[in-house]
Amino acid sequence: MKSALGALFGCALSSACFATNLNIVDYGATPDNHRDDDSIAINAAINAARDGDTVIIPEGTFHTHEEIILKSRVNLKGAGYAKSTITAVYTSEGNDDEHQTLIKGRHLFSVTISGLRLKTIHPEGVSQLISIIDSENVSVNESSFYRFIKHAIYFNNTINGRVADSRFQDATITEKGGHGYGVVYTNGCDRGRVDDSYFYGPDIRHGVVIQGDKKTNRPSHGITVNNNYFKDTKQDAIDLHGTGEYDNIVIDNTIVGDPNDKTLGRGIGVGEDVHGPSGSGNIIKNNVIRNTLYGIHVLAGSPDVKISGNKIYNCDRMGIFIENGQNVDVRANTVEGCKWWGIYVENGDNTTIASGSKETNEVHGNGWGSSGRWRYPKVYGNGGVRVMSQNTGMNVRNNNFCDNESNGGPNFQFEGQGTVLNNQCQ
Ligand SMILES: [Ca+2]
Repeated sequence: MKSALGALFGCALSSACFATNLNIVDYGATPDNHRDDDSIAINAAINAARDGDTVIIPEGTFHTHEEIILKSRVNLKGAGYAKSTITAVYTSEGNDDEHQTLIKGRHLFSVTISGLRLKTIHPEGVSQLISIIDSENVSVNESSFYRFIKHAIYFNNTINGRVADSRFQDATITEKGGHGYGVVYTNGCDRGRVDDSYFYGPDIRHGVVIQGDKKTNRPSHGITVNNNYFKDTKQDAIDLHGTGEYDNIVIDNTIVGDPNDKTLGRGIGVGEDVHGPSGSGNIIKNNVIRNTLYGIHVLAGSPDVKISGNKIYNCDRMGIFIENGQNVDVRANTVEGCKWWGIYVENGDNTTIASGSKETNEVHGNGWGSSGRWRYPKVYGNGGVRVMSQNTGMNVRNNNFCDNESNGGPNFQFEGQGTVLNNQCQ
């Protein structure tokens, strides 16, 4: 099965020169026949492959009774996410450590998985469809993911874990924390990207989670989440989980909730009360968020968040809610049609709400929802922008805050200490 062409033509001694394809059917896999265990053939092909080789999963559905174990510098390639399916026939529920994933790898270097539909035939699913631990340069492209308990793709302590052009749906458990996440970076992941992918709820709790590990205290950082589409996730579509994660970039994503769903999730969350603050330097930029509970929610004292150029429409409560942050920078965002408040700063010393290089914050048409009685036994009313009295060092200038009083609430209510200057309708 190995091509001898490389040797014949006297290639330089690079692994790519000798790279070849190994078809799992040649190792005994049978498409669309669930009675045998195709993991035997897939693992045999991976074991036979050499550096730079690609194991081919042809069209059809292949059924696995055991986990697939990845190897460094050996790729896994299907014919497309609608054509080549690998499905586990087992569930992880009540099963042993060797049946918690569909595909896994540890200490990997340079592996690409592409063109596959990964799922389980069992309605309870497996914990993780792909688990990558202690690895570097692992990419997942043009693949789709169905039926997973905890995470579709799990990166742990991995450098440059990437996901692109992929689809996620149908997590089997979404009501418990730690379950139903699309892509997870944890325990010191360094760099990595999620690009151009789709996350379809409502059976997804979080689309992308960036976090640390509470035991090792190693937050993930340098992750970019770019140009993805999230629909109707149960909780934050993109979640900086509140375990110190820092210097991550969330940019150009579209997040859409279902306005008829009473369990709306948030758009983007930074920090979490039950975990703690995110680290510094996270950037939330140029995302479009519609019909979520909050648009962007900063919690737990998370510092130095840059929120710019986002467009947030018709959220159920607040567009930008700084419940507990420090030195948050809010520039050139548009917030329209949120029922309670456009921007609300509860605890956020040294928050800046100001113009960017070209545009300012445009906050209009918010506050038209029903009574502003929420969380506290005090009526706050609804409106455009509110900064509460406990905040110091505020810098609010050059914004446009007009037309936010449709429910009798204020356009702009500033009670904190700091500079308020040159805003329209302040
Ligand atoms: Ca088979």
